[in-house]
Amino acid sequence: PHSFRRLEYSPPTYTLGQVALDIALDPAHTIVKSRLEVLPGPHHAADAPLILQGEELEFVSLRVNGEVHRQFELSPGFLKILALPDGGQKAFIVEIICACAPATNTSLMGLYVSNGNFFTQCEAEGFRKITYFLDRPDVMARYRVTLRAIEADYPVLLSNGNLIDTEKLPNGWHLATWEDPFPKPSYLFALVAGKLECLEETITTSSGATKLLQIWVEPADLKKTRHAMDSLIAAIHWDEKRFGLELDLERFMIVAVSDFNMGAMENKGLNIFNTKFILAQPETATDADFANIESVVAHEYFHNWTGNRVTCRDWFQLSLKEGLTVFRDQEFSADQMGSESGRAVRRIDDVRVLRQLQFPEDAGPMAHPIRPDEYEEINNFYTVTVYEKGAEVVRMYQTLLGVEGFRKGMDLYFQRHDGHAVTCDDFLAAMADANGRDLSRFKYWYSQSGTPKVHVAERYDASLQQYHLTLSQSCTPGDGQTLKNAFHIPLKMRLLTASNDQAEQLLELTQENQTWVFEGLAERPALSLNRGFSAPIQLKFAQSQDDLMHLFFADDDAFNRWESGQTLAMQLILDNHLPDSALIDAYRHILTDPDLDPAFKELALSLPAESYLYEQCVEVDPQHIHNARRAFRHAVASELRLEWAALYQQMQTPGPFSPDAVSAAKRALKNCALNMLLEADPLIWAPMAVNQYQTADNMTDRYGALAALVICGSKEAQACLKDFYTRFEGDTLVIDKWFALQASRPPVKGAQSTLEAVQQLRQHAAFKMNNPNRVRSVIHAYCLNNPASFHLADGSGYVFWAEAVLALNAVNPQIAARLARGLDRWRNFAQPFQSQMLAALQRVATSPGLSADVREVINKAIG
Ligand code: BAL
Ligand code: ZN
Repeated sequence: PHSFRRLEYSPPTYTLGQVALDIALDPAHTIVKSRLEVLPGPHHAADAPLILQGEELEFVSLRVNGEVHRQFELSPGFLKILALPDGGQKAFIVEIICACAPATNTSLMGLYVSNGNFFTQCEAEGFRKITYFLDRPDVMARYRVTLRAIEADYPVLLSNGNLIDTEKLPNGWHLATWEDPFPKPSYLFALVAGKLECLEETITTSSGATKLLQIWVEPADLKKTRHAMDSLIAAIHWDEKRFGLELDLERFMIVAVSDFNMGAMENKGLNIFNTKFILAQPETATDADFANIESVVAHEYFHNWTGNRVTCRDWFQLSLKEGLTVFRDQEFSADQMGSESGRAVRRIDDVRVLRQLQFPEDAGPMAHPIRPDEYEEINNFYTVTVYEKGAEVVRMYQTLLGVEGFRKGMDLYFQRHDGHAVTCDDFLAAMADANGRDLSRFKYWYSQSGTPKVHVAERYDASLQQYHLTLSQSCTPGDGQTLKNAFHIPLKMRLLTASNDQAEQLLELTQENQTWVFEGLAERPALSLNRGFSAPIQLKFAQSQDDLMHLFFADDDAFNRWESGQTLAMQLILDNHLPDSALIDAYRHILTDPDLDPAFKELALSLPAESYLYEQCVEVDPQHIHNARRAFRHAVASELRLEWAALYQQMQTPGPFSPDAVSAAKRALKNCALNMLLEADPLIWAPMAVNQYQTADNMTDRYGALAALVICGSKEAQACLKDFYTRFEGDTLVIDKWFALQASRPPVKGAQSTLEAVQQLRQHAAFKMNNPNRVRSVIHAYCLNNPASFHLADGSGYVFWAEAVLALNAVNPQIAARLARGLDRWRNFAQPFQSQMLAALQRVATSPGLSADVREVINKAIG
């Protein structure tokens, strides 16, 4: 297999000026005519051939400067054009006609059909499935696009930029021509055609300009677009205020599609979204769905500057736009919470995702720096490392430079690089130069993989009233990197004392070992370190139970308050202990504190995820961990049952449904209480859950009750599941929840195994192998998100996994490769799990016809 290497980058031999596309849309046979103005590039040599990428295309014809051109070679993946006029040293025109077959394109890359409408997905390398092209992000061109189609079938024709012409054509066809005033790389191209309607609104931006905003969906979904529109408007105003960045287009469109590999895509002026991240009404979407829509709509909008105006030189730089844009959407979502405690709750949520998903990735066979050095298939590098760890790295600049210093760095970044394709080094240089700071050690966050460990040693000298803090850092070698350089680690810290006289400080750990001495401490303080999770590290700190308990009661940093509770619970679970009375009392104190945010209470009582517990073990026994965690949870549920019952009543939100953050937090805590009551005693509490299920006026409460019944294995669950299906049969996104809930059910004694249930769900009439959301709701939910039901000692879960990977490989390599990641950590498991996992990996590895996507993941896992 071919590997691409970061250090082998060379600038393009040719670049593009104007690009004109004329596309006659037909599901079976779409004809694409392109007219490219080709210019010698920075790396040009006389007589260099023009090599264009193209995949799964039917070649029809080629002209150069208007003449039929016969000097070319077609090979899989490429069209090589030879004997160019003037040796290619002056501008020339290339015209190509080719064809593709959208209706049979199940990869959902390039041009494809979904529910009878046309859509495109070009990032990272999908444009080459539409026409032969210089399909690389450092080639930016100006596009004019004419779309032709039968008007009755495809009344709406959309592409990037501004609509400059529409015409009726003979035989019921029509056309629309779009022109994008901004040069862009091919990965930001998009077209949409079909029977769609839009919600539209005009707004005025900070400079007084009027902008048209549209959200296009299938007609029946129009009523579910309001929240997405509100989110878009909020994001536009937030970016003006926080970063001084204004919408640069007259028109900004979003289109929702139900067959989509990713969450959404930031095509210039024409974002294309998975319906999951657009459509919402209280009756069909949970509070979590509403929050996700707000965050993804903002994310794609923010890409307009961080990604589109300034783009990536090559795909190794992906985190330049993704890490930065995730950081921006995280900050936006935190601000939308409207309170400090709301911000803290968002931060805890973000860190949980990072630790549950990214830490394992960074310790496994697919570990890579946020700026990878090598890949076989770029689609495999849209990872939690590039995105979420990338966002943490951007957050550390802000922690080191301050909010104002970070803004100065952003301003300089745009001043220097607007309209260009640049690198992570350019971003670091802008941050350093704008602030006059030496960030040379910070660069290792880009080049080194692995989660750094920070070891803590503390010593209190009562006679000198001194507190000594020694921090040392290490990072396990891996990913071909043997020796690691010390990282630049910003650690927010505070010494907690009875007199509350110590301020928060920022420590910069830049060496392997550093000691700080704090004076004037009349008593031994409790250390609150890495507050707000200021650095994406693992703290190695044998902090005393007393200090942890003190933090859990009294730390003014909400993140560390939560974290100390997690640590206390984790230590007990890993030692196979139940919660002791001190911890139960602490939980009781938190649950009954009238001044604490309900959202924080809910997080404080959530136990560390199984996947996070795995990371603490030398040898993972998934059944053992599940049972220990479940027993712990049962004890927390039973011992606090009076508190849970009281909270369930107190957290009711009478009156009509309101989506605001305060009401959502109450619903979250109420549903947590319901789950705990059912854990404590399903026979007593199931009727209350059934009542909530039946009387709910919103999906959060209806689904919350259903999930509680299913998870505890209540006998009422089946009837409610049946009712749920009938009630929402016409709503694809809700039916995805119905599938996902059953596939995620942990083992229940005496009940059908989840594997059997999942095998039946795969045979269900509504299961579709070519719809990614449906596949994810059954197969990925089971294999990636339900450890105790998946890791079966007889290996049957892994056999199911291998068969699913192979079946998906033939339909959609990207979705298959994501599933293939499911056994990455096999080496960390105890026997017999480990051998069974390896056998399943080998079965996939030796199967014929593996896509590059799946092959890379499996080969790396086997090692
Ligand atoms: N650029 C791919 C989708 C996203 O990260 O927004
Ligand atoms: Zn993104």
